Amino acid sequence: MSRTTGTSTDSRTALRVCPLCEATCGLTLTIEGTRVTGARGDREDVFSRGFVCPKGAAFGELDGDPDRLRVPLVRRDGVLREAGWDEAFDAVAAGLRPVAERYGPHSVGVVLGNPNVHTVAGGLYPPLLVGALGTRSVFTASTLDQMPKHVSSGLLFGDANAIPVPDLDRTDHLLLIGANPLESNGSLCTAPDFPGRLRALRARGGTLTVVDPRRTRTARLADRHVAVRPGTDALLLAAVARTLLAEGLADPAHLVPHLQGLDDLPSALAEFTPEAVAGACDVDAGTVRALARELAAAPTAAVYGRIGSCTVPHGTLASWLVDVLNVLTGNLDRPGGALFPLAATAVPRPGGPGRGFDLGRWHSRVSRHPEAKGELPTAALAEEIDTAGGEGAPVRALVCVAANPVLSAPDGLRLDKALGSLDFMVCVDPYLNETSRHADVVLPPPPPAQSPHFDFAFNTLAVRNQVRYTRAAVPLEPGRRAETEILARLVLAAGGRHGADPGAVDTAVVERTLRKAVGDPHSPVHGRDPRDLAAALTGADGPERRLDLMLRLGPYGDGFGARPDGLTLERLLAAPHGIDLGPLRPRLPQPLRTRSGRIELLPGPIAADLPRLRAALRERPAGLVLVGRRHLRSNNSWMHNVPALTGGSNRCTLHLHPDDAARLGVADGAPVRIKGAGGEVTAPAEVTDTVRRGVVSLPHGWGHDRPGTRTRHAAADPGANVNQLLDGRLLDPLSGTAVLNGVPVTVTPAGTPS
Ligand SMILES: Nc1nc2c(c(=O)[nH]1)N[C@H]1C(S)=C(S)[C@@H](COP(=O)(O)OP(=O)(O)OC[C@H]3O[C@@H](n4cnc5c(=O)[nH]c(N)nc54)[C@H](O)[C@@H]3O)O[C@H]1N2
Ligand SMILES: Nc1nc2c(c(=O)[nH]1)N[C@H]1C(S)=C(S)[C@@H](COP(=O)(O)OP(=O)(O)OC[C@H]3O[C@@H](n4cnc5c(=O)[nH]c(N)nc54)[C@H](O)[C@@H]3O)O[C@H]1N2
Ligand code: SF4
Ligand SMILES: [Mo]
Repeated sequence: MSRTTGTSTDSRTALRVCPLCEATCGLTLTIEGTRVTGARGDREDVFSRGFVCPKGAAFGELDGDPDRLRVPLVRRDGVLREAGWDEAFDAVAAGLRPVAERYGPHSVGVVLGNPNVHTVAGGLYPPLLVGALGTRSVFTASTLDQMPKHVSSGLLFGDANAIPVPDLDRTDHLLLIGANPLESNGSLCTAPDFPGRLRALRARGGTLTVVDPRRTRTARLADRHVAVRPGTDALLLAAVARTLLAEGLADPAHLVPHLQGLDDLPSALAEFTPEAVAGACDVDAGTVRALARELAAAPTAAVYGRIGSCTVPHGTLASWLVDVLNVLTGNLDRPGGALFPLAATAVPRPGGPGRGFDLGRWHSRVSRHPEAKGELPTAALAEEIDTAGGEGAPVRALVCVAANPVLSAPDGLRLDKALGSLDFMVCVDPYLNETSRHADVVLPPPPPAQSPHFDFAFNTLAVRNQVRYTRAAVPLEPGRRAETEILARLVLAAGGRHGADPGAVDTAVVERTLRKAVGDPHSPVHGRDPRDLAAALTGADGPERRLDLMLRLGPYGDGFGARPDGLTLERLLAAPHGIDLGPLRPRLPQPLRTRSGRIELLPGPIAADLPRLRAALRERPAGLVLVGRRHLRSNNSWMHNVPALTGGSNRCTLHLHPDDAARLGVADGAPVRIKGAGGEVTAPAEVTDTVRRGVVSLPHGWGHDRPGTRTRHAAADPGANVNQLLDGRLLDPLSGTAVLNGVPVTVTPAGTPS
């Protein structure tokens, strides 16, 4: 089944798109027997052209980690023991249904972590799982990450998933805010070799501006680095927008027919003058004006914001302002600006008035947080379990897929206790880690070499339209189950159909999709017989048939013969290095789903949140604030168990500025105690002027010192859990996203009394 590109007697190669970050590089794996012994960039990959980073190069070590679970674990008499798959799913069905029946559907929660966007299973089954449970208790990594961008896109464009991406390869000017792609390799902007693309921008005479409280590797590449005070980007961007408007530099040009609310912006932003924001942002008014003038003067420009602009108190406003700037400078939806990708599995729809985007259709039980995109804040997961009151029952059972909230969400100690109190918990996870150790059943997915790959999510965020599919590079080890089958069986167990054929889940989706398509006058299969179409699908299994269906009904698809040259799974399989679908193209009004059919520039919820931003004009944090950071050889919480990816500079240290260190009496390398609203942790100090004064930085994903885990290498150098400093109460109110950056903390040399 693998894409074998070369063979010798005992070793062969196979292609596999890398699932380890959003860059989606094509890899060439070396395989001996069933073991991956090497990985390099696939030079013929249509998108990544041979790029690989240290994580991709360590694919074999990660894939073959001896601590990966091979068989399910089921808790019996309080102890997790190895079990067969049928026994494990019997336990899931027996654990979930009684809770739902007794306490109602919302008492069963679902937690979805980051790797779901990197797996075929995570792309196809989670909505079915949530649907089968009928629960509103849905928590994902999005509310620790990019939910502000979904909300701003939902409000501006009517579609939470319509996220414009910077046209990296053609832009003349990139304003990059709160992102460090030289370490992260990019996010909400899928671009293999992001560093090379930034260097190419400089080489062709373009300019790069980086806004970041730390002088990161990305900032060092920039023409201009603005070391903003954490959490104040919305103020800075509001002042840039106001400057454009006040100085007559705003020129939305081709966008004007698509805009609504343009005339309301000047008064909404009037107070955010460069002078007014300078104190709060710690950026002088002249620099703010320069940012605006450079943006307006550039032949093409793109504004792009990421983690540092999202996981902050005004994350949705900052995300909104990013696209307001792209609109005001006429750079939205034009080459060299910020464009909407068109993925091969997108559902083609005509533009025009749509259903719009609503927030707060329901609320969390305890703190009454509004839902966003069908989700509740993950920062509120612990209280939704451990606190009674409000309408309905607390969460009593949890289905956790590819998530480690004990480390990735605020206040892991509280969550630890809460998870320990559940009636039932099932985790789909390759590791017994800080979160899965609480489970009653752990269902391990196969390692990535044994799984197929398709980028359902990242093709909608890619700087070039392209499509690639790689089948499993190595056959499933005996006793393994594909993650697609594991999730399909979970869907069945959740819906009271335990024991049914998991293939029925896919068949039902295919039938439903085709029934809808044949009834849709805009579909290429309008009026045809859905049974004929279903019979025409190819693919080795249910997930592949669903992929074939999506490709064929998609914007490049063959429409089941309507466009004979179009895309099908068979054509994609015949192009092992992928199919290039060309540069991003202007698409308006097609991506719009607002009720007006236009870009709604000043949506109600945004206008209602602006007074909070005006109040922030007067805020000046007196003490230190904490920000995060990422390391190229790591990824969130789950790569510290691979020796090839640990050590060296990849350490859980607290960065602090030499002046702050001197003031606090902290020596380089000495342990410091860091205290926040949620608790305290200790970490070695690393004195460095790469952080600005008043800011300290600790990476996330560490804290592997809990009992009952099975990640031996990680436990040997556990680091500290930065999220223990948070109590979960600081949120961006519109999106429910946790404030992870710009968090007030105190730092003292460890050893002094607290
Ligand atoms: N302080 C602070 N906290 C943060 C962040 C920050 O910047 N600062 N970043 C936030 C962000 S952006 C994110 S996305 C979240 C991430 O939050 P999570 O998604 O909770 O964290 P991960 O570490 O990505 O955990 C993923 C889990 O998936 C498992 N896993 C790995 N591969 C697979 C697979 O193929 N299948 C399955 N089923 N499971 C798999 C891993 O073992 C791990 O348990 O963390 C957030 N937390
Ligand atoms: N190596 C590696 N790569 C990863 C990950 C990883 O953990 N490690 N995680 C993946 C995931 S899940 C995601 S979401 C992406 C994230 O991708 P990025 O958004 O590029 O993430 P970071 O590298 O954390 O960069 C965020 C930057 O924001 C800065 N910052 C903090 N606070 C503020 C602020 O208030 N304002 C401004 N302007 N800047 C601020 C930080 O100093 C940091 O340099 O990375 C992905 N790729
Ligand atoms: S940049 Fe990301 S996708 Fe590319 S090899 Fe590294 S981890 Fe894999
Ligand atoms: Mo993320």
